[in-house]
Amino acid sequence: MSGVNASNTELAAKVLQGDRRALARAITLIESNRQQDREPARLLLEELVPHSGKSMRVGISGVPGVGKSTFIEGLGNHLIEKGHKVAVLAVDPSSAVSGGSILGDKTRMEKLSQREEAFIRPSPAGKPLGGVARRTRETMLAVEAAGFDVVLVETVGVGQSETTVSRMTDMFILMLLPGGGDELQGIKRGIVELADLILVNKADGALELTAEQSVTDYRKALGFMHPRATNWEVPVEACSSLKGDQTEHIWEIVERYRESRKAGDLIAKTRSEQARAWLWNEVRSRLVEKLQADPAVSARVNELEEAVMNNQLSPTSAAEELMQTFLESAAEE
Ligand SMILES: Nc1nc2c(ncn2[C@@H]2O[C@H](COP(=O)(O)OP(=O)(O)OP(=O)(O)O)[C@@H](O)[C@H]2O)c(=O)[nH]1
Ligand SMILES: [Mg+2]
Repeated sequence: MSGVNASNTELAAKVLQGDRRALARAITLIESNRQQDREPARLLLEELVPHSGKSMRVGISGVPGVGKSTFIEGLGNHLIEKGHKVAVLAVDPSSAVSGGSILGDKTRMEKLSQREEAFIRPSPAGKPLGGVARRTRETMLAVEAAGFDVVLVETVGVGQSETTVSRMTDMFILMLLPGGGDELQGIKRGIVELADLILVNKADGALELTAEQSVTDYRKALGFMHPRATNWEVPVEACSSLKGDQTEHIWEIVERYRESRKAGDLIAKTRSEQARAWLWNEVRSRLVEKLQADPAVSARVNELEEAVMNNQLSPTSAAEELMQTFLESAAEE
């Protein structure tokens, strides 16, 4: 295996120097589904992790078409002008179904995608949310090791993916459309509660006044909700990603948020908790993977599933039997 280690170390060194092609190769390795890539990917990450963590991690969510990519294009270019290096990642659980990816075409980020100081990576395709999230999290560590100091994670606001992204970022921005009213545009209350900043986008042209009204409504509604973070009142702002005239103001809010986390080292604390949760996620998914691959379990699983489906056996008893079968079989190995 020494060959693997040597080439890994070489690749890691290049990533640490900020070599974009090496970074792309590293991420391809991280995202790979091939069994033989798993160990090299793990070793590579081990080399990169000590150099990760030096970025501001911002999640950006909202319904399809709200303007996330347009916003990121504007913000990203603005940040580069200010001297930052910006990585854009995506978590798109729907790509497994549609085959595409929210960031697949890069057309909404035309300028940004051409910048040396930007790195745009679409969502890994064809995996369930758990798999996508794991790769994105690891990719985030790789881009940080390569020197990107702002990581923007775009996710489409359709359900679980927001929670996932909020668990890998320091700040979570929710983008809404003007005129949502009380129902918050069908976005679940729980998702609004994840937000550290709410932007009502498309506040331009005919929608400008509606957007202002929505801002007032959301501010009122938020008054009754519990903010996610301590010492932080969730701002609600109108903006037009197309015009981009609020970009500086919005970034100031992000910096103010970061500032508000300094006392008590809250970002570091949250990250530690996120890492701990991640560890247990990994353990859970590996245990299930091992269990499902176990031949003794495979021999019994159909019969037990059927018994549960026909109400002949409770799921609890069936799970108990599967666990027993698994543990006995594992002990014999
Ligand atoms: N008028 C107006 N249109 C906007 C604004 N922001 C985005 N759009 C338009 O809205 C459409 C969708 O924008 P995107 O940035 O692709 O939206 P998105 O949220 O990334 O969409 P998905 O990635 O598909 O979830 C495009 O036609 C944009 O030009 C805005 O501030 N004002
Ligand atoms: Mg998009």
